[in-house]
Amino acid sequence: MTRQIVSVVGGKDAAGSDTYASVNPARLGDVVARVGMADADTFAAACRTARDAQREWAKVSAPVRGRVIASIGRLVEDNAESLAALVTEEIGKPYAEALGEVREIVDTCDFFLGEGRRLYGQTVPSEMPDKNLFTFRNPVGVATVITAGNFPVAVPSWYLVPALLCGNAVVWKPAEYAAASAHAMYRLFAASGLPDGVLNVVFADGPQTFAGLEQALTEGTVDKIGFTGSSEVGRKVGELAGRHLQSPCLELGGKNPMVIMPDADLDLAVEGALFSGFGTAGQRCTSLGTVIVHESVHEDFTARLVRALDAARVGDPREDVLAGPLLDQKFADRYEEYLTWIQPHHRVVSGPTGRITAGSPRAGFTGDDGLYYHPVVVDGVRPDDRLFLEETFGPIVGVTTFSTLSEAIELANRPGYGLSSSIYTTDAKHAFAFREGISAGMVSVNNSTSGAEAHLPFGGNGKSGNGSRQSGMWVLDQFTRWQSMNWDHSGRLQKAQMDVAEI
Ligand code: UN1
Repeated sequence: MTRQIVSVVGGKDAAGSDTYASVNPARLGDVVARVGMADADTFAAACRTARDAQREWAKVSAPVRGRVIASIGRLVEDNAESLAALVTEEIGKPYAEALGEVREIVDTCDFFLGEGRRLYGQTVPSEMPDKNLFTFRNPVGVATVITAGNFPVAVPSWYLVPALLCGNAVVWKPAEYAAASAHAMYRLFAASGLPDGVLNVVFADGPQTFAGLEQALTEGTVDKIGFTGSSEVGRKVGELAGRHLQSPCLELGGKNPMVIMPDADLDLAVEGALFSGFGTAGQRCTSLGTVIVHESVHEDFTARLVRALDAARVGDPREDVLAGPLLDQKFADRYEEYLTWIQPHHRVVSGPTGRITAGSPRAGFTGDDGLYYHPVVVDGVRPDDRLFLEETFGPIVGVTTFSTLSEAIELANRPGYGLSSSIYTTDAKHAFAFREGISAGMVSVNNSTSGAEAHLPFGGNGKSGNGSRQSGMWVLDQFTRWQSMNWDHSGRLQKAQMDVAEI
């Protein structure tokens, strides 16, 4: 039976003004959920509701908020299989990956439940006698969180969990094509005992969201925006936030390079390229964009990669496959556009490009009526190619060569993103020179570009974001604001800079 879902504001269902059908990308005829889409006014009203709820939530002590986070973690863990199955059904993510994604929520809760008992401030020495200085972390207030659907539950949890732990209320706007997964996650969070209105979920399209957000910013009911999505939309979010003197947390696209040195373990590198280039059908922000391989091992590496790809399975995401379908028709349309451009320009070395149909010529690939695409390796990509410079968000990997490490680093930095990166080498000095030279938030050595762990800083430079970092203790700076306090108990007016005692 098709699910009917709507936004939830202040603990109550909020009817939509329009309906969106979220479909299974592996079987396009299956509607997973009919989603009531809210308008701008509902979005703004949710922010007002959150504002009221936040005042009370902030009075709950941080250790007790930590216990709520612990209970969210347990609920998610107890329902991991059903949530993962829904993610697989709604966005076509292979089940094993979907289960890993759910695990990432639990990891995030594990980290932050303890933070409720830390959330440290500092005591700081003063210039003057009989004066004490302190710092405190205060909640920011209301956070609106706008997330993509490629990680429909884990990435939202990177915002929701720390934001709630820090004493904020949240208005969450998930991607509509992953609405059922988001709604299921919302219900698990709500079942933890969070007071009504502290977490609200609003389903709305882009224009209504922007209009609602602008209204809320004008009314002063939003204090922080978290956004994960494309660099293009991120720029608009940044502009809107900037006009209201806010600095959002932006996690945007990537064109993540993998450098392969002549001393690399090539089989390991192939495994890494396969996973990060074609796993999740290339739809992670950390997916591999271009392999930059030393000219002496180029042929060997490419041949091994193509062989591995031939042996891989693309198909029903409920099975043990390397990749399932693309997330949604709109991503397929955009990806088609790349494929059309690539055909006449490039030497595709891994077989046919384009949609996989039931009558696919390649063994191991099944099409059905889903958004399945042939994985593509394109050799000889030039540094001024679109394919070299732009994020494709599909199962396509470019290959290019280099002769010196500094040339490889220059190539790796060239697209101007800066999220994830990787180098395969057995020489530590190459690894450290790469780390120093690459402008990326994340660097892997002998591991793929994907698969960051939930307690390390996650985020990028350049077109990948505005320098903000999520995860671990670093994200606390997104959801709290430092406040300093000085307490003078000398009984006289001591003037900073002017009454400093000399020795
Ligand atoms: C994303 O695609 O938005 O590092 C996040 C990874 C995952 C998260 C990806 N843990 O690949």
